[in-house]
Amino acid sequence: SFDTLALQPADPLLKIIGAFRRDTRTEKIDLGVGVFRDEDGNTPVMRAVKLAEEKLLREQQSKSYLGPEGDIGFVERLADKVLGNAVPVERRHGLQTPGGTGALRLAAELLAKAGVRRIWVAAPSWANHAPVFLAAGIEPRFIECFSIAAQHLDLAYFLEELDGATPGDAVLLHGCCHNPMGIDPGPLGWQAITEVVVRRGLLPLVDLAYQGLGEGFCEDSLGTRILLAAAPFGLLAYSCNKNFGLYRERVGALWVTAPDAEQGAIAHSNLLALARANWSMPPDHGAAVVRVILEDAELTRIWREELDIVRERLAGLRRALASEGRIGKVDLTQIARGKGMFATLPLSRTQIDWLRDEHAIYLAGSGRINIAGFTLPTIARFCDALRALDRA
Ligand code: PLP
Ligand code: TYF
Repeated sequence: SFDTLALQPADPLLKIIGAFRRDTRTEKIDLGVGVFRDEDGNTPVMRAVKLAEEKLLREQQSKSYLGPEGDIGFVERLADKVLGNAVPVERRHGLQTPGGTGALRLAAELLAKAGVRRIWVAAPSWANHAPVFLAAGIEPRFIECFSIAAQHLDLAYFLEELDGATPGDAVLLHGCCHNPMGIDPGPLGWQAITEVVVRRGLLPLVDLAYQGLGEGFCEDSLGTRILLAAAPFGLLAYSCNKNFGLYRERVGALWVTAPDAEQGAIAHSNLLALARANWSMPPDHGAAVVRVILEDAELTRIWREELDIVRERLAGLRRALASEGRIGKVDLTQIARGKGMFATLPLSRTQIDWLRDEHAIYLAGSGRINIAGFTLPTIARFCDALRALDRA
């Protein structure tokens, strides 16, 4: 029977979706779950995606099984785009996964199977990281190196702690657009991380879920390239759900990088076996859409233009927030230096509840805000609410 089970809490981020929907106040602002929104508050299907879907509808001849690796054309074309020639083809072995989350879970299971026990993570991190690793039997070890009050990453402290890791331990790195801090290490930081990873014999797992939302599509995988080019073994968990706006289609991929083709093939065969035991094979549609876009120069051009608009909107909103200066304890000026969809503000649970109850402003319980949830007019209203909070 199931009578030994305890009731589990709902996902705190996904719960905000329902609470926001139920709120009848017209002036409500949703800064909760991390999806892109345009100036009208919509999360539209990209034009390149619609065009690729039309092509698939016309031309797809079969929906027969593909196998645990999924759409290998998708996997290979994406790897060429993401890694370029930083990691030679014979050093990388990939497969399609159900989203970036599926990629992280499979990576965690491979680590567990290989006898890895711990993964080092800069804190705070995405709320789903710890549950995914714990479910696979990997213990997350958090390094408290981000300061929310100062909007700052203490990289020296992160490196110092990492230097104390046991050789063979894994380390998780956000490839770009850190969730929830929006603060990345920068090229020199990535070089310093790579130096410690290689010297200590650690196994890097890069989580790249926002490529193209930070500085640019190529720029955003620079750190990943530096690290995976230098480390003998590594893992890259990739999500296409933000940069192609495919969210519910669950598009992702996982690559293992190895020093040579033979060791790579062994690790890859283990990933295929784990995938078979989990989901047999990944859902096709979203990955087929990405493949069709990447195979076609014109569709790729349209997609890159749309992605540029996403990135520029985020950067513009960051600048607009920063121009509001400091409001009480909240220093908004740092937000202009951040990248991607998120920032985390130094607000207490009481203050976050107050913003929701008094001003219909919804943010994550951690103080995280989804920058894309703003529009220029709502930034002004949000700052008025922060000033009222400061007086309250
Ligand atoms: N990694 C990070 C840091 C994320 O924020 C997300 C969230 O969406 C994911 C991975 C996984 O995304 P998905 O499973 O939707 O591809
Ligand atoms: O952090 C976020 O908001 C996004 C979306 O279980 C998300 O990454 C949130 C929670 C979750 C899955 C995706």
